Amino acid sequence: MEAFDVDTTSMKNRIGERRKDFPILQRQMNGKPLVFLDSAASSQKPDVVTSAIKSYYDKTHANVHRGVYQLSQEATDAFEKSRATIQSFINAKHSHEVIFVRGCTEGINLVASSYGDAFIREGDEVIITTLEHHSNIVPWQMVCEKKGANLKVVHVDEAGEIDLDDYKSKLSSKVKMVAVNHISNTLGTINPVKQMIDMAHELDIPVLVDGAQATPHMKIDVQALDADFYVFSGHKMYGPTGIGVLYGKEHWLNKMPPYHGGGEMIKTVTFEKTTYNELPFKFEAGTPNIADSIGLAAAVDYIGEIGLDVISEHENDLLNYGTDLLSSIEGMRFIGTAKAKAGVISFLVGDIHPYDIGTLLDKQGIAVRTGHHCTQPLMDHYGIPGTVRASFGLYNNMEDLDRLYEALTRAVNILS
Ligand code: 7TS
Repeated sequence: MEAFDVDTTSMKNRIGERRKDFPILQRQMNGKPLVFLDSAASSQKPDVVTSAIKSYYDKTHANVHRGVYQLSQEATDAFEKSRATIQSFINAKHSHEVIFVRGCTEGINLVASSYGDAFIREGDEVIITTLEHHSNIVPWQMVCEKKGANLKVVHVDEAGEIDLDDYKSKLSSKVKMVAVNHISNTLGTINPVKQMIDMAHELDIPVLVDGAQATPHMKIDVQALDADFYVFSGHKMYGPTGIGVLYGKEHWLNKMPPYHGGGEMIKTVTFEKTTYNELPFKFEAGTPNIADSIGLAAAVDYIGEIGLDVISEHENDLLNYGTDLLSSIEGMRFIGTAKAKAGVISFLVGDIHPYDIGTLLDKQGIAVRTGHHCTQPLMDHYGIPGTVRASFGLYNNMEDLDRLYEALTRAVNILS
């Protein structure tokens, strides 16, 4: 085939070739080729990401925003270029609305603490949903406890879809924040966040979207969503650990007090009074994670080169194929059957404990997550201790799901 015939190659084949970008996928586990089905916990890294980090340390490293010398200027330029890459990835209006944090958890804590200090008072309310990860529950509980405010939880139905009537009934002038995930890590439900944001904005209530599971799978446009805050983690989207992003609308971030005090975030310091730096530095105290911001930008470029539309179509094919395949196993119970779902299959088989299934799958080289997936209240909603969860990344293929099916069939035979 001539090079220019490449358009005739199917989408699936094109994405299939990307598997070789991930060296870890060559590993064997318990003597079997690794089938990695735990990308919702953390995705694997393509070599362009690890080599961008190494190249930065080998050639460009110095501290940022402080040196007059050339190397420090180069490091600062590289760090700020990463911010611009993220800005365009999520279509933020300003680059200073992109705050680098350690990850989604830190981003939510920052908003809960800083926004909470400024805007949440006794008797106020914060709305979350039953579907939230502990990271989007506990920080709000903490601020509510501190301020004497109340946490309101929107119900989900049996399929794992948010009850919008219940949401509507909970919105009132007492509500000072709505915090909701874009995609559920445990069920894969894609939540109607645009609709929820519009409903909250009718009452001038700001909305924080926990996008931890969304950024690897779908195109995010924070302006089109009109999200007030949007948080995500680099390590779930083929980037490094220890780096994530808090997007916040300028007018909110300007009204919020700093979260951490220290270097970078100040304009002037005397023992009597400190004045704070402008955005985004007001929220980036101390030496930032320069290397991993560069790694994250490399991951964004990598995803962009493939195309999030191609990735999400591929993962949707995997979801449909995997769901069909697994449904033929006797005693299979899917947890989370929403109409709009991302690449997550959570399940139980008969009364077998998820941990036992996970252990026997591991013996056959299959990595899945078992347990409550940091969503204990959601497990309580279903009255179950946990699930087995297979979650997909762009490197998974149908063969991985065939391997899961075969290994699961064997495990179930042994355990039942
Ligand atoms: N929010 C959601 C929806 C998540 O899925 C996770 C991590 C977080 C927040 C926290 O992200 P972090 O990067 O700050 O830790 N979810 C999972 C998971 O499903 N399995 O392990 C971690």
